Amino acid sequence: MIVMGILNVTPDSFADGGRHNDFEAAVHRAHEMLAEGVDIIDIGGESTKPGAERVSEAEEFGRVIPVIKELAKSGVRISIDTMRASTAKAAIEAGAQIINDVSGGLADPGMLTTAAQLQAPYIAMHWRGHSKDMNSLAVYDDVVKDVISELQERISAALDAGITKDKLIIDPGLGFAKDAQHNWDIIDSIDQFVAMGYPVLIGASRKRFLGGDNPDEREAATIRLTKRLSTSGIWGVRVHSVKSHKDALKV
Ligand code: PMM
Repeated sequence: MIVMGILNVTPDSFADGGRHNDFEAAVHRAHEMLAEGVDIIDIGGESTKPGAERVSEAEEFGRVIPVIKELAKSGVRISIDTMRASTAKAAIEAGAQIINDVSGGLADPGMLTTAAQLQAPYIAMHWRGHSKDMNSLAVYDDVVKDVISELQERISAALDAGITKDKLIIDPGLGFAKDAQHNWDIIDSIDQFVAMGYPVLIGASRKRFLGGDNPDEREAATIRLTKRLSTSGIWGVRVHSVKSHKDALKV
């Protein structure tokens, strides 16, 4: 199972509190993750914290592109966490290999065709709307069935746009338009997501449904959840603490 390390280059990220909000700090943290054995570094310049406002394209570029250019020199695999086709394209040209789109192609009508043209692996996450609105969108008849069927629609759209099946990775989007019980229901039915036939990525790290007020205090729960998911056939986890996840998986 791969460990994707989170590198949020944002002043308002919900889990790392924006501690890596400048170039030097981001590069430093990335090198730490490399030393800890990270498989992929996921670089994002736009917070998706519930309630967060969007950042401009120029702001997003300025945050992520210099960091990607610098880290590409180390040869590490990089994913770009963006909803914008233009940012995805610039990031791939700067040395990233994978596009991680939390909107599954819904936020930017140009994203899926851009990903297809770039021939880059594409992570399609389940999403219902921008952070500002997402709490009100957490309404489901049956969360597992609904998320699977909405993900199926995104898979069809991606394939129609020319992304090949071997390039697609799916993610149920824990915490995105989902309350705590929705997240646990998805985790309890993770085998149904694995059965969809695509690699499954899970991003639970330090999210609110794990309890407590302070994200740092959710680390033990995050590791325990990764251990639980490690026998489910998922492809990878997107986490803040690479070293402890690598250790937990080795054990
Ligand atoms: N979660 C966040 C951001 N990007 N990408 C994927 N594929 N899956 C996720 O669950 C996900 C993501 C928000 O979390 P953060 O602010 O801690 O990075």
